[in-house]
Amino acid sequence: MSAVLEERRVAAPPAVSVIIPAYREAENLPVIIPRLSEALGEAHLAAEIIVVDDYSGDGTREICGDLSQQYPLRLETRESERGLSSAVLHGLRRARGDVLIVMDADLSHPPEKVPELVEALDEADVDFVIGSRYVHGGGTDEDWGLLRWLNSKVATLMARPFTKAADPMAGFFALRRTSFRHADETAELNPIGYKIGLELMVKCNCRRVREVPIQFSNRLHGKSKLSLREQLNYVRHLGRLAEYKLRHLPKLLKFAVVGASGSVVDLLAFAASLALLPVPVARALAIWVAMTWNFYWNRRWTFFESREHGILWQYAMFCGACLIGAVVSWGVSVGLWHLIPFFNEYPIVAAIIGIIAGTLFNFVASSRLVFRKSSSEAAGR
Ligand SMILES: Nc1nc2c(ncn2[C@@H]2O[C@H](COP(=O)(O)OP(=O)(O)O)[C@@H](O)[C@H]2O)c(=O)[nH]1
Ligand SMILES: [Mg+2]
Repeated sequence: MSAVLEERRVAAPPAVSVIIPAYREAENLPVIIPRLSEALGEAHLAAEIIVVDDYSGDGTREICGDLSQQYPLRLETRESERGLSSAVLHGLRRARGDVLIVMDADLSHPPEKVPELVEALDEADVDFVIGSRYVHGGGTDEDWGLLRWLNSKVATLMARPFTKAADPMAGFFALRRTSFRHADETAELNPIGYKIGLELMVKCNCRRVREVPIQFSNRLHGKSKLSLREQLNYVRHLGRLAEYKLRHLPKLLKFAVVGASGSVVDLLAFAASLALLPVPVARALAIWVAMTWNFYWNRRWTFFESREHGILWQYAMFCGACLIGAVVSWGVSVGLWHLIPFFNEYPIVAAIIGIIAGTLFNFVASSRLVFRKSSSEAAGR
């Protein structure tokens, strides 16, 4: 191995990792790798390129062996698995760069645009960058038939509930490794279809998306691996994403039911203790009884799988969260009543919004703090 290569191999982690899923792309790799390396070099970006091959058997291994003599390329060959999304995840998990880029091997995505994606991700208010066909300045090669164009548009529209991005279906994107690692540890990354970018955007909670226009070319050599089955998988994938997005809803409903029952307990306790105690003391006692009632049922029913902390710690934290929740409820309702004339006329509506805000606060604090699951349980492992 030459001294230069040796130095490159033992050097510090690269700033950028480019992951290229490749299945039977032996003809395209000798074109994309030099073009990509040149673009990265011109932008002075220290990078590694990871090609994830699924045992193509078309000479990919030998070609990558040759290319890696000259370029910062690493080949990952999976022998027992196949599939675009899992190949991308395989590469992302092995990447060492702070910035992760994913792109196709077939030269549909111009490698010269990679530095622009990296630069866009550098901005503080951006956590996901798409090489986009559908923003001003972007486009596709002329001979995309009406059917393919329509297909892409409908699929994009179907992704609307999850992202406002113009081209959420793109396979050319960038994100920070920290975003990826967090999602990989806490959510189950498991897309069934082709749309790994959409999966990552949703599960990495990347809301600040920037789109860099690209001209999407027809693949240089070979045939597309996209089948009708993948399109059906896309619909299943959207279903799973919807489930993921609504994953807190059943718990929130249980929490609300417990809260409602707590109000009844509060009133009953108040009525019962009035005979014996002065009003301020009776109120305080009733609130405490209701809070304890809510704690008991939330621990037993809403968050029954919570194991992270002992019961006394949970009880103290729950009471603390409820008190802060009461302040939130009070602040929101009084704030609305004070600032907006409509609520001045209908203070009851302001109170309802305050109660909703306070309940949401209590719910978030309860699920994230009080009844937190241990991290291995959270990851479903
Ligand atoms: N490792 C791996 N790569 C794949 C697989 N299927 C597709 N790819 C790669 O994913 C990229 C996009 O696939 P392509 O067939 O061009 O899809 P299209 O652009 O939607 O027609 C290409 O680089 C493919 O080589 C797979 O099963 N395994
Ligand atoms: Mg392609």
